[in-house]
Amino acid sequence: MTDRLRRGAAALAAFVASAVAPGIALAAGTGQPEPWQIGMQVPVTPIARELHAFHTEVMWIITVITIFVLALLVIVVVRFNEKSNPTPSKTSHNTAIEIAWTILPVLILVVIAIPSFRLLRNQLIIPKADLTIKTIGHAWYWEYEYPADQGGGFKFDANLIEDKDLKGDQIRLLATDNDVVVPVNKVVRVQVTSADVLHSFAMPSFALKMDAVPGRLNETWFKAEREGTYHGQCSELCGQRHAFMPITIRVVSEEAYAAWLREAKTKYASTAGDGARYADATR
Ligand SMILES: [Cu+2]
Repeated sequence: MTDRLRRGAAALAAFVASAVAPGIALAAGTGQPEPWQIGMQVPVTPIARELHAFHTEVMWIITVITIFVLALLVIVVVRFNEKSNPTPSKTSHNTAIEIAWTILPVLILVVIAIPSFRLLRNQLIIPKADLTIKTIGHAWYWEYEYPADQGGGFKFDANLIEDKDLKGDQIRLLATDNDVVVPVNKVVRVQVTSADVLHSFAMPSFALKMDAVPGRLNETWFKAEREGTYHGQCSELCGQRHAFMPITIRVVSEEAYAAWLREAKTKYASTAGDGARYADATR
């Protein structure tokens, strides 16, 4: 029996190794998906790291529960089938087991709930923002506004770059003609709304996803801790060209951001005369 158990454990270990190894070998991309990617994209914000840790924790709990239930099933099938157990026991109650199988699941749910609510709280309570950006979903592109009181005062549209126009390291279906640019290590508040139908503003590396709803101003935030180019997509099925309204955010140094702001002010349309186009959605 112990020999059989040992062989079983070895087989299980081999299975787990084969399932996990490709995930390690083919690590997920940073700011973009990778071919054969299994895991989530590399997190670059505190919220994304917390979300990944929570995901891993729940994954282990699920794995242990699944193996436990499978083991119980196997025991029942092997030991209590008609052949090996011709005269079944008539037992119908066992107080100790009943208390255990009530309290244990409650404890498991509490263990899941604590980090879950902590994460939700950190996502929803926006720290003091260094920068606010407003994004408006359109069928089928994103529009961005940088408020004037933060050195902005301009707005621009970001459209998909069609396959035939791709240049250099631009990624098919993810590159935009105009990128959102933000400084590294700053709290960026993102206000999200829509001009027509439901869209969703999503950036996997930031663990960011917020619905864009016509007539409603939603808020979320991120603090990117690594410079780079990050890609996301509209994540609410919004119509014919839903798959063709990508989001590209470039996280740059503070100096590069200041230089970009200066250039953007001359390049993009001014928001002057639009009135108060951004507000505090929490009020
Ligand atoms: Cu959309």
